[in-house]
Amino acid sequence: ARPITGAEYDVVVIGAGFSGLYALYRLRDLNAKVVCFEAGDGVGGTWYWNRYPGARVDIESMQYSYSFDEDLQQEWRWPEHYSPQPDLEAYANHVADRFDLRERIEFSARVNRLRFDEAANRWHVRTDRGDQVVAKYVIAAAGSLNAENIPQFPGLDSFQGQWYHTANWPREEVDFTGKRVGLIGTGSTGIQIAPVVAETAGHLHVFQRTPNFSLPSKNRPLEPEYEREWKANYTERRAAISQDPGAVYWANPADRRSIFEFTPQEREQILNEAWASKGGFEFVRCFRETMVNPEANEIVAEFVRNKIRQTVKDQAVAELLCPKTYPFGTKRLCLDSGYYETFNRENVTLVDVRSDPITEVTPTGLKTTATAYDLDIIIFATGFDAMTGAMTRMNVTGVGGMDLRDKWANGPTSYLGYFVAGFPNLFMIHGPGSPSVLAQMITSGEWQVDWVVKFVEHMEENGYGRVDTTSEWEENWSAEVNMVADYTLYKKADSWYLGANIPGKPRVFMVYVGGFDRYIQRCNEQVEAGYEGFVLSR
Ligand code: NA7
Repeated sequence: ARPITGAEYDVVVIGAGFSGLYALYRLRDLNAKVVCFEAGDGVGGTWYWNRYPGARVDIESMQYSYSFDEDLQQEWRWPEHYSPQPDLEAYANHVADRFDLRERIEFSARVNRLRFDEAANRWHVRTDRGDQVVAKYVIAAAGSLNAENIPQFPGLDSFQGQWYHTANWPREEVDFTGKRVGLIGTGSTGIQIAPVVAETAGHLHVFQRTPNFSLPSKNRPLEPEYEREWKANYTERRAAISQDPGAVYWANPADRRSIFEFTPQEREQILNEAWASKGGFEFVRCFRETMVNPEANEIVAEFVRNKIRQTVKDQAVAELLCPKTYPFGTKRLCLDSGYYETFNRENVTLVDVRSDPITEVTPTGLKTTATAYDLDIIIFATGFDAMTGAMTRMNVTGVGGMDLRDKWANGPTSYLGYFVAGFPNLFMIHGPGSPSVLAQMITSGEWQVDWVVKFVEHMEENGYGRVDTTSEWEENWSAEVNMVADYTLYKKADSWYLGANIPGKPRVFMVYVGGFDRYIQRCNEQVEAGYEGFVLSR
């Protein structure tokens, strides 16, 4: 396709992932002139890029799906409880076709410049394809986890084998048969890819810096009865989701049991039942204090460590796989399909790079302080410059030419996760300061898009040319984001929620953990209070 130059739009949407697609759908009601720039050559965002073997969502697909169209949710069939990447990508494509969204999307066009013209109240948007357009509003649905983190090990250019970051995985199948594979990183991604690679690789070395807590997914084909039950109850279940802090429907109603009311044997029994159940993250809800009380958390953590010890035969390896330096659940919990069992295979070796760090990549593999490893393939499952990377890599300048990177030099600020003071008419979806990754992202994305579209409608109906917020309101919101995080144990881990995975990134808690339900309430309250915190002008 040819680059677009000189066109004027009402709205530019950045990203054709699940939120961007829904924004295109909703903006049609406004009769707005809209274009969406998407870096990939297809739709799906996260589920377009992360096509590594074993990639799978860890929220059940019956709920990790759109709620906006009753026919869609009734007709679509998910083959498995937790969909693998190809099914999610197929779903995104189906939605794009079904609702004729594709005609407004410009593919293979990565936004690389966003400049606000304050005299005209317009954004000037450029892409790496050569597009140059102007728009009144920008909706940045560019993703919370899309800016890859590739650690700068010296020598990577010299490596003679193949290397991949999991979020930029090729479409063609990568053949591991008989190969010596090095996997760096043991977050959700590393934990998903390791068992699949181990099946065919000659040898797999897993380079672990920090072990993670992982729960068994018990993934399985979706039972017809289960599907029928969901479809018969979609309306009320979707309603329950919007009342839930994690934007999730739980099979078991919230259990407000205190762990301290039970004997150690009773606790063990409750935790064992949850572990054996097919509830995924329901395990976290066994007791009310797990995420807020260190003593309660440690009981649950030790239970999980014991499961690791029971699963992994070599006890020295098991101990290395047991997280001991941070509370359970304060780094993103993982759901796996046979991760710990993988370490019982002859062709899998765990390497502790905390005690013996990777120093360089060599032409034939990589070196740690103590050892050299010969490798044919290196997989970087090393995560993302989360929450802010998508925005800071776009070269955004606002009022007075202020660069967003300078504005966020000491950590990201936002008002309600949507607005940054000095960057008018720019709405972020799943931005820093929103519940983002701690609420089920399709539902919370739909809700945020609805809110933004209503906001734009309000502006248009009242003839406003510009909306901004103030530093004061950003500070208020940051204080609230921090206050709710302080109530939990989340800050006790070096997690990407805190920016701790990126060298030099300021340590600021970037996710609103007050709950999706509470977030909805807070956003609505600000609007009902006469658009408090917003500076609207003509
Ligand atoms: P994560 O969860 O950020 O995991 C990245 C992993 O890579 C993690 O184990 C890191 O160790 C490790 N890592 C990062 N840099 C290095 C270096 N330099 N050396 C060794 N190891 C390193 O990313 P994922 O892709 O797994 O998951 C992202 C989210 O997607 C996930 O949370 C879900 O929400 C879905 P660390 O823990 O930082 O010591």
